[in-house]
Amino acid sequence: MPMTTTAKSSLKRSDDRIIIHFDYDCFYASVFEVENPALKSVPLGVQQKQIIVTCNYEARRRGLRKLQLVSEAKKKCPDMVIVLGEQLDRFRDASKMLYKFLESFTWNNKVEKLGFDEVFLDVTDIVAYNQSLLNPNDLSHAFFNLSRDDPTIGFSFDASRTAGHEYPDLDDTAIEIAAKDQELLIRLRIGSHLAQHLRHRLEEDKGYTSTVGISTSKLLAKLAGNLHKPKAQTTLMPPYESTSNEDQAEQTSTVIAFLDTHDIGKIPGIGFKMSQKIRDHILGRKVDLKDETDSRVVKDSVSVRDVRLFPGMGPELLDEILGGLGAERGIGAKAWALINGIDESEVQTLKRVPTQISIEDSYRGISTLPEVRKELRVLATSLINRMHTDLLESDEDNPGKQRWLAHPKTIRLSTRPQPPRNPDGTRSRSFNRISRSCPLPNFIFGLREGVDALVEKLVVETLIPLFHRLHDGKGWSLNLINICVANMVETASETVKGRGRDISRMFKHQEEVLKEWKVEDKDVPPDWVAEHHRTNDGGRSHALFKAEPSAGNDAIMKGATGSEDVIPMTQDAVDDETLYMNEESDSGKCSICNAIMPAFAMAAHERYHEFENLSE
Ligand code: TTP
Ligand code: MG
Repeated sequence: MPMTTTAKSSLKRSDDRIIIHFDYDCFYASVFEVENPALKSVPLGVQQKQIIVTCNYEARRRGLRKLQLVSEAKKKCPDMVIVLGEQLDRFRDASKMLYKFLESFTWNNKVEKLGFDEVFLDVTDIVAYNQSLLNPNDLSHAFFNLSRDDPTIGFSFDASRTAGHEYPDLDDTAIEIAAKDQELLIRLRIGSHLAQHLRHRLEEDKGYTSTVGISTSKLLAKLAGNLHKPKAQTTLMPPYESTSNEDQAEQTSTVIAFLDTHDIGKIPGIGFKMSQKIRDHILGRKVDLKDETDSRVVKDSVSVRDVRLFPGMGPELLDEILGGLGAERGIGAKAWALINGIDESEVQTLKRVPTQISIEDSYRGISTLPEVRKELRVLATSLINRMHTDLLESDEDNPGKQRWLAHPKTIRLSTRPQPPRNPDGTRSRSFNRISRSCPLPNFIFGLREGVDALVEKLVVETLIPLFHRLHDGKGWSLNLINICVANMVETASETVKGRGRDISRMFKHQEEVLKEWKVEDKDVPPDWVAEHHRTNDGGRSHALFKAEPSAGNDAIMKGATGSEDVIPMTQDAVDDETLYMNEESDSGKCSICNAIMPAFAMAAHERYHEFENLSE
C-alpha cells in the first residue's frame, strides 16, 4: 500500500526542543537509604506482599533482581535486609520533593512526573539562552547560566564535548557530524551538561542517584536513558534526520537505527495489547508470548524494524490492525509516528493541585453491608488525610491558619463486583467497575472537626447512599472499592498580593472553572458492564501519551516489564495511589513456582524465571 501524502507529512519531526528524562535508581530502596544511610552498604530489598519490588545495587551485585519472590531472594542472599514497602506515602512524599527540586531549576515550569520515579524536563529555553552566550572560538571554556537574572549562578563546562555517554559512541564509530546537524549537536551537548549538573545536585543535595536520557522528545529521551544504568546519562546524538533518499533512512538517522533495535512492545505508548496485535499481523498468526508447553520460553519477538519495513505498513494499516470498536481515533497515525521516532507530546507544566484524589483497596470478596461500612471508613480516612496533604496550604494572610488550594466538587464511589460463579465452581476474572457520583458535601472542608467525625458523616450521609444506588439487596460480592474526589475548582486568593503574585494561577483558575462545565458525568450504571467489557483492558489504558478523560478510574501503570510501559500518566492524569494499588487488586499465580502475587508483577516475575533459566 503506498504511503499517502498525509502520512508522509505527519512524519516530519521537529527537533527544536531539548528534553531530559530522569529515572531514579532503585527508587523505593533509595527512599529507605536516604532515611537511614547505614542501609546503603548492605543488600537491601523492599517487600510488597511476597515480592521484592526493588532492591539496591548492593543486592543486585549479589545476584538479586527486581520483582523476585522474597523466598528466592532470601535463598540467594541470606543476609539481605528486607524492609516493608506497602505504605506508599513515604514514596509519594519523596517523589514530590524530588519533583519540586527539579522544578526549581526550570524556567518554563515544564516538569512532568511519570509514576513515582520518572520525571521529564523541557529545558529548551535554558539551552537556547546558553547557546546564545557561547563563544564559538572557545567552546571548551564555557559558563553555564542557571539564571537569566544573576550571571554568577551556574557552572563552568566544556561545550565542545558531551557530558556522559553518547549514542552511538562517536569516538568508536568515527561518524562525522554534518554541518547541518551541528546546531542540534551543540544544543544536545548543552542539554547534556545541564542534565549532568542536575544529576549531581540530586545526588549531593538529596541523596538520590538517577539514570538520565537527553534528546528532543519524551519518547527518545526516555529510551536513550535506558542505554546506561545506573547512575549515568546518555545523549542520543545526531543525525536525527535521514538523507533525502528515503531508502537509506536506517543508515543515516540515529533515531531510526536506535529505535529499530527495540522490540515493538518496548516503545512507550505502544501498550501490551497493541504490541500483541501488531505481532499477530506481522507474523501472520496468533502469537503467544509464552510457549504453551514451557512458559519459560519467550518466542516471537518482533522488532520495530520488522514492523516499519513490513510491506504496506503505515498509518492506514496500523489503523486496521489496532482500530475497531473502542479504539482511540487516529491510533494508526499515532503508532506509526512513534515507530518512526516522532513524539510531539508536550512536557506538561507543574500542577499545583491534582485533578483528582482517588483511594482504593482490593478484597477477596466483600458481601455484607457491615464489611462495606468498615472498609468505607478506612478509605474515607485516607481520602480526607490525602485531601489535607495535597489541597491545603498555609494561609499567608492568616498566620497559623490553613487554606484550601482547591475544592473538589464531586465524589465518586466505584466498586468492582465479582461475576457469579460458573457451574463448575470457578469464577471468571472481571476488571469492570461500576460507579455513582454526587456533589461533594461542603462539611468535608471543615478544619475544626476532627478527621474521625468527618469520616463518619461522609460514610453515613454520602457514601452509603451512593452504595445503595449501585447495589441493592443481596447477592453481590465485591473485590474492589474506590472513592475519588474530582472536578477540582481552584480557589483564587482574594488578596491583591495573591492576585499579583502569579498571574498564571488566575488563568489556571479560569481553566478549572470552565472545565467543570466540560466534565461529563462519569457514572457507570451497573448494566453498562455487560455491554462495554471489551473496551476495558484489564485496567490498562491504550491512550498514547495522555490519559483519556474517561480513564480517571482506570489504573494506568508503569509496566513491570517495559512492554506495558505506557506513557499516558502525567501528574494530572492519574493519581499515584490508583497506580499501584489498583493493579495489586488482581492477584495471580506464577505458573512456574506457584507463588501468589499481584497481577502487575506477574509478567516481570515470569520473565525473571526466564533470565534465571538462561543464566543457569
Ligand atoms: P522502576 O523504575 O521500574 O525500578 P527501580 O527504580 O526500583 O529500579 P531501576 O534502578 O532499575 O530504575 O520502578 C520504580 C519503583 O516503583 C520501584 O522502586 C518499585 C516500584 N514498583 C512497584 O511497586 N511495582 C512494580 O511492578 C514496579 C515495576 C515498580
Ligand atoms: Mg527507577
